[in-house]
Amino acid sequence: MTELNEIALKIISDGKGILAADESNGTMTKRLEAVGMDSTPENRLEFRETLFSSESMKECIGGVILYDETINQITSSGKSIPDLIYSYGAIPGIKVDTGAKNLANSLEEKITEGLDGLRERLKKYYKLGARFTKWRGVFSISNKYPSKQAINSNAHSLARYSALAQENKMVPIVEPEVLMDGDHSAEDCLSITSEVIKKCFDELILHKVDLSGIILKPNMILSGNQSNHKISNDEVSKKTIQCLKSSVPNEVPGIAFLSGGQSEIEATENLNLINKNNNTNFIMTYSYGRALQQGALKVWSDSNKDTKATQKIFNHRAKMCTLASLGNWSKEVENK
Ligand code: 5MM
Repeated sequence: MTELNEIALKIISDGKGILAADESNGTMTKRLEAVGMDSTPENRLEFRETLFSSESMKECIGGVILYDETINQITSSGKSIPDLIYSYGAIPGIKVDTGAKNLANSLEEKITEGLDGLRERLKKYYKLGARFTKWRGVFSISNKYPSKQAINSNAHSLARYSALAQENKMVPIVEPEVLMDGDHSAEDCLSITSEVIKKCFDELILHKVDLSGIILKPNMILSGNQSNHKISNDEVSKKTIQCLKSSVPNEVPGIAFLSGGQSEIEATENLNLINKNNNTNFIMTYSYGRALQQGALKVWSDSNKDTKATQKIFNHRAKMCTLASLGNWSKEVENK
């Protein structure tokens, strides 16, 4: 077992999942303002520190993805954020892309940037305690898109990022997100997501990335959020497994799904069915942002930052997601 494979397994084994708390300041501002809170560095720290010091961090969360501002912040007890996360037995990670920008010559599509100077930034993050990294490529579905240009260029960037992360002894999370926005069918989502993931692995292999030392973070296979033809949760799970079985090489230790705008319950139920129907060797767990934090953020704001009330909601959500990643979630335990 290589050191990278060991880190990857530590993050995602035994029902543990990933807390994606890597919202850039722009996104975090939207999230905070939506619940009536000001987006100041102090508020961003206070909310995140509340989550990172919750009891469920010990049994449910294997890794936390941070944003540059957060990894440099100091908690109320004087510890650094990475030290706080380590003290709960989880591993700190860092988002290293610098965001999705318009793709030249296909301006309605996005290319994720951040490769320039990445080697130096990775060394700095390693010193701060990060042992895994994240980079997200984003693709929309429409009758024209995604273009081969967007698929190839984002896959190329994900591979170059992954090679650099591994060179610096950190596990890359490879996140190609096919958005659920639109009226496309689940079949379209299945064929496009499969094409995108296959292209990513072609490039990862070309760039000699050690596939046993990565974690794939894909979307589930869903129909578009404007589609009139919704499929059942059981079909979501079966199509998602079909997609991953045909496009992910066996060496990859695990898959940690993004929630992508699904509600907390939907993301939990779908993950549970994926694990019940899982006939692959891949660990299938969660790397949720919104589907882990939404409820907790609302209570944090409504209760005027009550730590205990906020942690109670977060602990329940994390516990439910962990049960789902073991295929042991049910509506009864959800509502207990
Ligand atoms: C946490 O949100 C991340 C994106 O932040 P920015 O858009 O501000 O850079 C995002 O990459 C996230 O990690 C994944 O999309 C998963 O989050 P969801 O909410 O889809 O589970």
